[in-house]
Amino acid sequence: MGAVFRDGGIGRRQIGLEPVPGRRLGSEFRRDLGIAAIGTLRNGCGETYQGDVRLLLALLLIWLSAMPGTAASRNAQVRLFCLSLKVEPGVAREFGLESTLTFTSSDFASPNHEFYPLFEDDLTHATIFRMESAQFPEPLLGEMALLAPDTLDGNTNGIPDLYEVAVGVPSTTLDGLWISDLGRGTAQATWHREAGQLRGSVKIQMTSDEFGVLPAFTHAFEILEYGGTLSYVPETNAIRGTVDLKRVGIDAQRLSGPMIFTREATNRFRQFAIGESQITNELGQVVGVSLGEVERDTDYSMDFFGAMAFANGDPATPEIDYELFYIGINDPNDTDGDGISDLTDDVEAPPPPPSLTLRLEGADARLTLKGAVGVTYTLQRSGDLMDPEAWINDRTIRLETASQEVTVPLGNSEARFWRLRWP
Ligand SMILES: [Ca+2]
Ligand SMILES: [Ca+2]
Ligand SMILES: [Ca+2]
Repeated sequence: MGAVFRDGGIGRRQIGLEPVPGRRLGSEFRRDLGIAAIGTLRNGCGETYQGDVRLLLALLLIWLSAMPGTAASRNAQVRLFCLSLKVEPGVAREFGLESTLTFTSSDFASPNHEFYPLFEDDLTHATIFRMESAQFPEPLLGEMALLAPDTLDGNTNGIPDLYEVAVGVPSTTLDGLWISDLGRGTAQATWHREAGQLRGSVKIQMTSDEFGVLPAFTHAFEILEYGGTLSYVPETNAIRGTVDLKRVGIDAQRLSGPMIFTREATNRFRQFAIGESQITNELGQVVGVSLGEVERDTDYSMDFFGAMAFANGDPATPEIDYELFYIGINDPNDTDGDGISDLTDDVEAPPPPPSLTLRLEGADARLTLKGAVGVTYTLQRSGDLMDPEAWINDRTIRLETASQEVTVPLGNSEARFWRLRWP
């Protein structure tokens, strides 16, 4: 049964995207580091000037980002809601006999307790079960599919309350099915979870076509929700953001690291894909991001909503499990006020870094400035590279042509440095 979802089945088609290989552009790299692009450093041009004064000229070129504000990082809010449910072993007692019912989506050597999503209207979650009882000569193994109450949305935010810690699930009984080598039958599951609690209870009552009603098992179940921030710098191409998420209800459980967002070319303001990246949990274990798709959808109260998959949502177990999540993003940033979030808005491409070259001519230095026509640069000078406060504005230069030369008198200074700021 697990193969339905695991191997490119319903769940993955739901997301519908191939992984996008992570990309890291040079400009992103620089911005991530929080430094301006350092251009060519040319120095050591020793010259004798005015008799016996040794003049060391050095030229330092610094490109600062094109437009104030665009390179600053933004914070958005992110929430993740796992579509798998963790249902712990349950116990049934009848006539003084105790039975246990354990679930896994893989094997029972170390059961992961996962009910994984099926995306069917009448059956939402499935698992493999093992029932042990003093009455059975050996454990009964089978498969079970249940309908969990994933359509309840009491707070009308579009997110199923089942997966939302803040919102409770009133006691709800729904039907299911089970099958094993020894028989088959129906199941009734009664779900309940208080608002603000990540744990709830589910009572499972199986009925066998052959043996009638079996003892009822009571289980605790957990939902996995994460909330936190996405920090990003607006970018025309793929945005490489950083998430820092805490599990709702258990702050010590964290997910943090890079996530990559690529705008959909034909719907770039409203839709983007999530590409492959590697984030880590609180133990430093890698939780690989596999793929995802997110869009603006008025059915949801969050700005962007979609689904994403981890390569292995619970790295503590070797098998792929707990991998599929809903993802919601609220991005309050809209620098140009056009109603399009900075996360998906166009970014004016910055002009390429200018260059500055130097030659000496008599008592003057000739600086050749190559840059973008129409852009105004600020030429600064300093006599001491060690002192970051020593830079003063020499002049501003608006380029009328792609290359322009300016003459600066050297005076009698022993050393002088120039740099260019932009704009
Ligand atoms: Ca809801
Ligand atoms: Ca796992
Ligand atoms: Ca905007």
